[in-house]
Amino acid sequence: MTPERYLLTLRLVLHHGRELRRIVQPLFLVVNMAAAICEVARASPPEGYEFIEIYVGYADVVSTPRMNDCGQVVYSVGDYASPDSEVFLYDNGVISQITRNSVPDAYPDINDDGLMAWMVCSDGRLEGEVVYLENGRITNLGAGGFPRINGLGHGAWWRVRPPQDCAPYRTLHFYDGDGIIKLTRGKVNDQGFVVNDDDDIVWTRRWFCPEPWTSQILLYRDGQIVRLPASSPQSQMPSINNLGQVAWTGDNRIELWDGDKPEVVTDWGRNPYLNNRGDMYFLRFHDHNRTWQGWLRTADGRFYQITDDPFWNADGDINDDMEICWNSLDLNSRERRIRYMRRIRSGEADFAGDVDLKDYAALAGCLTGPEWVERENPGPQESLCRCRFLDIDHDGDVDLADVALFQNAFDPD
Ligand SMILES: [Ca+2]
Ligand SMILES: [Ca+2]
Ligand SMILES: [Ca+2]
Ligand SMILES: [Ca+2]
Repeated sequence: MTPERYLLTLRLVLHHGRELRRIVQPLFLVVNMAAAICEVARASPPEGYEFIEIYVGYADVVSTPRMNDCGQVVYSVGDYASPDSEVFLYDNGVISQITRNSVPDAYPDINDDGLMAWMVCSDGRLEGEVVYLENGRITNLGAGGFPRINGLGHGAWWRVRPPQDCAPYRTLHFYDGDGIIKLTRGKVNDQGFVVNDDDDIVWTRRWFCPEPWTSQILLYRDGQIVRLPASSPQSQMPSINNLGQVAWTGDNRIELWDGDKPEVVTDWGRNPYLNNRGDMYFLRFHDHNRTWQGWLRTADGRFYQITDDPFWNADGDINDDMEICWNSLDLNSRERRIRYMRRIRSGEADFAGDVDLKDYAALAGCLTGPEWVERENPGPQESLCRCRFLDIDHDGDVDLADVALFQNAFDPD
């Protein structure tokens, strides 16, 4: 059997396997429906998505994974106080170790150009030096912790002052590409920064001293800091996208703000992460088994439970193709995992619901290599980026074996 024939056969098997699941799954749901009145729906991804695992191991700490629109995922493994904490990059099936040294490297972020930022911690503190890695070169941006970056390579991070009264103070520092601006000062406790491509920054300001503690959601936009109309005095974990939408958590509610009155999108959820289309990854506590599960709310208001037992699930990230990566703990094996909900590679490049001449044009472009990547993709040169969707056999290239699989799925009508 030639490799092409083999892949074609494999493809057919996979295809029919999926068909079978499609038939079986709805039956399964119907059967369960009666019993499910007080049960929670079982996890199932939206059609066209599947789950893989990027990291499986027993590390004490694995950072919240961050991802870009090329499907690249960065994360650190190891405690921030431990020198063997290192940064890793997942890209289309390949994991690269980015750091290998005797200092703690932790909490990386990545943008669509493949620029990475993380913190090199010092003295076991949640602050150290912020470093950027771009085109193989490391730049030190000075003191700070938990950097988040945007598509322009601008970044937001905190500086920490030692505890006074009852809490440490943390101030917001913003790197605008030229220099670092101190945006907040004094006895404030600012944290959880997210910055969009318009240099809007959202974060939580907390007061730990009062009992119970209180917090606000703040937005920096056009040189002004404004307080957003969060309804709970304990609102936190804001996320902002390039539409200017901001989502946050308070009293187990998720509110979505679009410049006006916030809309409660669910009264049973926490820690929302928005993509630039308005889709949201968030967490829900499931009382019946005392676990946190990952959910997706699409921009048009559909909800999907995407994780289930025996996983305890935590924060993550979502890209504009609605692919999601997140942290997870297997409660049976005690393994930590980074799981990834990705697009099933059906031959589609544009996800318009068919494999037609438009997808064929993209395939032809991807086959020619860097030219198409440059024209259609702002992504890093070493990454297949959006061409990954046409690497149908997941082997890191778009070649004749992928073309054979594509032809099998091609349906110009
Ligand atoms: Ca290290
Ligand atoms: Ca298509
Ligand atoms: Ca391939
Ligand atoms: Ca190949």
